[in-house]
Amino acid sequence: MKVCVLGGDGYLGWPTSLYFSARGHQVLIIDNFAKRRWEVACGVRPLWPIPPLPMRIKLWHAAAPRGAVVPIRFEQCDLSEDYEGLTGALRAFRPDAVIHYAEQPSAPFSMASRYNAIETQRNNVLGTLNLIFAMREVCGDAHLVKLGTMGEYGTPNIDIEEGWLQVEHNGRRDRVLYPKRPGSLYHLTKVHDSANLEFACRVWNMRVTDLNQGVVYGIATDEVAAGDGLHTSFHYDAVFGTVLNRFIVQAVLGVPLTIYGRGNQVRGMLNIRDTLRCVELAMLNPAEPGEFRVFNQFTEQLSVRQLADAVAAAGGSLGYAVSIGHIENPRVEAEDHYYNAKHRALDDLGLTPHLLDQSVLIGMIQQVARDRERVDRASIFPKIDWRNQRDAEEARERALAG
Ligand code: USQ
Repeated sequence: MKVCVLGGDGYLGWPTSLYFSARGHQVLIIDNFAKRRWEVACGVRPLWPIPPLPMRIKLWHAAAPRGAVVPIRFEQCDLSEDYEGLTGALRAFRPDAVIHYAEQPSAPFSMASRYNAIETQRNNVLGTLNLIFAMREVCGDAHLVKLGTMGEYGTPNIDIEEGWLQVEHNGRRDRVLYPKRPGSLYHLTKVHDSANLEFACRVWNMRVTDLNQGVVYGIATDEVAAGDGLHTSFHYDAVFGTVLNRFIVQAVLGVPLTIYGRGNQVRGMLNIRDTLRCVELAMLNPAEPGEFRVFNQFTEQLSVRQLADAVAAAGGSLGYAVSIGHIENPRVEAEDHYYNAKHRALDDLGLTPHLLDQSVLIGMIQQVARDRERVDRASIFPKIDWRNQRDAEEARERALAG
């Protein structure tokens, strides 16, 4: 198939692009490198430096045995600003599927300041709106696979369904979009995207799969392990690092694991390998024209405390003295709550999960430990507080300076 990966330079977009290239699909990456600029603005960096995208692509082609992969193409384009560039790239490539990762992915980033909140909403919501119009204009039958988030739902006191809820009200029944109560202005952008996409399916006959993904962890995929320089962008800092990736680095450094608050917050989790397989399953089994389909994309529910205990056990087995810390929660979120989220659809399509076990954690710890001197300790402790935003102008100046 012809697959366009939007945000193909990122933590998930890059390994997804390699995964499809290795499986005989033609891949066009579109990226504007905004994530690299946001990292500089926040003063953080991934654990391993990431080569420029054209170089990563060359390294991939060189690492693969001749003819074993389909060459990856690349266009630089900002979805939210450059509609002509976007339509031009899609028109030339004529994709069967568009995988949309090209969003500002961090909840803390979005909560740092008014400027960051607006930047996140502008980039994510307007980028997706432009994409809707561009796909209608040039590839109306292509299937859009959009990365949403489990955080769209928040932590309701009822079971979480896959996108839709059957409601009976005053004796009448209807199927409505599941009510959303997200926990950050970043997560809220995905809610807005979902509403816009459902509208586009209903009114313009688009075909969309919204993947409400949980918290991803991991570094290893078969393709990034195929050669030097193919690694993905691994964050452990308090802005872009996700919880388990952060705990792994903290365990290696001997820093007490930074549980925010009591640690009873439950989240859907998944291995990065399963992200790639889920996206593939969605792509190979497309939504029908006019269908807005929602899959909850995670493999197991775990509390933050359970994650910390699992990391402590894995670290302990390797001789690290891992201690668990509880720090004041910088976020506004429920710390003791009901959580039962359905995730049937991807299993039904054939997902075989890679569950979180000690061997996965030990492998991550060993990989990080080899480069522990690269870690910037100053970026580990959270500085962004949900209750207090930094002065907007100061944040803007920092961003522009980056
Ligand atoms: N947490 C800690 N200690 C830490 C970091 C996080 O206790 O050092 C807690 C948070 O308070 C939260 C949970 O761990 O309760 C998850 O936090 P996270 O930073 O790993 O994940 P989140 O901010 O929700 O965002 C991440 C990705 C985002 C994706 C989302 C999926 O950055 O792009 O959409 O996971 S989900 O969480 O299901 O919405």
